Amino acid sequence: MLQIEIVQGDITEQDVDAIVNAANSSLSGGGGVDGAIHRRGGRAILEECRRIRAERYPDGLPTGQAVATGGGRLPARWVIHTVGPIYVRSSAPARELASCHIESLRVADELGARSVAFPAISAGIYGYPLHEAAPIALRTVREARTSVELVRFVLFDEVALRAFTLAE
Ligand code: AR6
Repeated sequence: MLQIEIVQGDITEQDVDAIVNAANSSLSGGGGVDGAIHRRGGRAILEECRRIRAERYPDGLPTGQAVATGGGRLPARWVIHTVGPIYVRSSAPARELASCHIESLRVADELGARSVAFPAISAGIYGYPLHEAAPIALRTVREARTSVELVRFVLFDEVALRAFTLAE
């Protein structure tokens, strides 16, 4: 049975098997949660991202897909990088946001991760309204077929925490 937790906090501090990064398709770092993960996790994560990009995704990781790297200096053993939709540019933002969660859990299953922390993917720089993103994220995880036992949504601020709590 999959357990879902909703907490306020910093995802880089989570002591789980894997944390999910709201990355961009270049996999070369950025702001928001992506910047925080690379800052705290150290250069090894960025170097692995660059290798994956060069070897497997020369045109960039497509929106809605996910890949894993090690966790560097983070407490988590792995980072699962996924690319959320840019809300105003996407023609199917809900489907792409759901895909981020499904694909991240699929990668977690491949790794053998049992506990996974998610941020509010796309709900920052990519502009996805929180009150729309939260129910999609929660429903997709709840309905996923996965061996992951714990999914923790780690929300950075009170506004995001409230949106996820209301959508639960
Ligand atoms: N822990 C948990 N959540 C966080 C943290 C943290 N340390 N820092 C920020 N958030 P965003 P996106 C929240 O913008 O919208 C990057 O430049 C934040 O408050 O990080 O998917 C990438 O490289 C918000 O609720 O991701 C991409 O270019 C949520 O994480 C682009 O931003 C997501 O905000 C991706 O944009």
